[in-house]
Amino acid sequence: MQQVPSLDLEGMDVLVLGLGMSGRSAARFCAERGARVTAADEGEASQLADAGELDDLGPNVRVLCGQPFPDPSSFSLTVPSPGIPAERYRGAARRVWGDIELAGRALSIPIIAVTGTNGKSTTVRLIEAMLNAAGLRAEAAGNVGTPALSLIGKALDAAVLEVSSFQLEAVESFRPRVAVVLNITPDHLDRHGDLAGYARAKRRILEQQRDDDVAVLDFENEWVRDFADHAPGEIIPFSAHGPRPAAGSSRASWLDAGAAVFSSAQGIERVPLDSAQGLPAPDRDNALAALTAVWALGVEPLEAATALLDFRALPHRCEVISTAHDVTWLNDSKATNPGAAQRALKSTTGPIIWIAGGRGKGLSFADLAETARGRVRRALLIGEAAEEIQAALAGQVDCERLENLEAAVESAARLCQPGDAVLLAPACASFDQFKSFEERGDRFRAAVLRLMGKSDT
Ligand code: UMA
Repeated sequence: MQQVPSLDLEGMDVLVLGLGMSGRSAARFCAERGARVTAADEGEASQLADAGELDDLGPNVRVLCGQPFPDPSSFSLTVPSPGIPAERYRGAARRVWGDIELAGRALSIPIIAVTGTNGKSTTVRLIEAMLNAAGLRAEAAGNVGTPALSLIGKALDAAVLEVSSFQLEAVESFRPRVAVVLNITPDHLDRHGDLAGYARAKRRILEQQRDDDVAVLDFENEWVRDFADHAPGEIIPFSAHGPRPAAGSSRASWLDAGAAVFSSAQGIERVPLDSAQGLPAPDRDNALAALTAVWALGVEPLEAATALLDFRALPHRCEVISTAHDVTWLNDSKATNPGAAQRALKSTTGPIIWIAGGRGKGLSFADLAETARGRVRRALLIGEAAEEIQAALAGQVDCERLENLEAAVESAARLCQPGDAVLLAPACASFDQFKSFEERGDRFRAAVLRLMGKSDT
């Protein structure tokens, strides 16, 4: 049993900001523990996703919709949803605990928490599957799409939480037994100011750890490597490109010729990753991170790796839609930032017809253009950022601007030759033309299958 800081909400006046899935779960959780809850959303009640659920929050929750947020200084605790920027409550709020902080206080089982820019959801799903394969009752939640508080009250041996930089802004004593930090590349800079601010938010995942906790860090990434100086517990560095030991650490892991290698004072163990053949290349890195995380918790990597046999890549992440006529159509709609699109381009074989664009996040496309040069036969650009991406690719990659995603798919079908890959990796958010990256990926899949004369079932 893990020692956790106290969670006494009885009689407290709590303000929950935002009534999306995270805010609703937090309001319910606090009310069930005897708090008087005011739950506020600036959107009109009728416009909220799952508005019907507002009626189920119970009599101890006062719901305010369609008006400015109340003043947080009148409440003893403010629980912001991840989508609410910290400037909206910092300064005024007397105490801030986001849903991850509440979950950390309510869970007495070990928590493996995962952050990083790209690959978080796949990694938490892999960890969940690996722990289950080792006979442990574990469940994933958090930014992956199910609020962390949904785990409370379940009979579990371990919790696997995906935590975003937004969620980490609102933690105070959150202390995962194992903190995993994948890559850090530019994203969400509109919210965090600059890359250093974004990295600082991510670093909060390990700052409350103690001697007997473990930080599993991607030592290929310079920002993550620097976190080693701030980790109070053991550090296990991992690297997709051979050994990169950390000073003072006796354990490390890396990829080597199709195997994951685990090095400790006891010796070296090689775990072949043949069973991960079905996974797209970026997921090999995620598999290494996941194996290292469960190893940190005491699970044998060889046993954990059996989970790879049945693991299917998540939708919208380098998802193969079709390989008809020797052309591979790949849906990486989740590549919502330039770093993710770079990873997708690097891991795709064959000359690439690349579909990109959407709503830019104010991030540079220069490194992405460099990666595209020589790999991409033509870039088909859509959405608000098309012009900016075209400018970045100028002189390096042949480009064409298209009206929408369907037009880009039709153009790709005309251009592609046997051996090519058609890759949707937008490098941008979807919100200019779609509700979400999922809707964008679904529309891509439907358009490709229509071309093939198949229906999307
Ligand atoms: N709202 C306001 N005022 C504001 C902003 C929002 O009133 O200034 C209200 C909106 O009207 C809306 C509600 O707040 O009703 C939405 O809250 P939210 O944006 O925090 O969304 P949730 O539905 O609670 O989902 C959140 C995460 N959303 C974000 O981080 C933006 C989900 O991550 C997460 O899965 C969920 O909690 C459960 O933990 C999504 C995400 O996009 C997938 N994450 C980012 C990413 O992965 O890049 C970080």
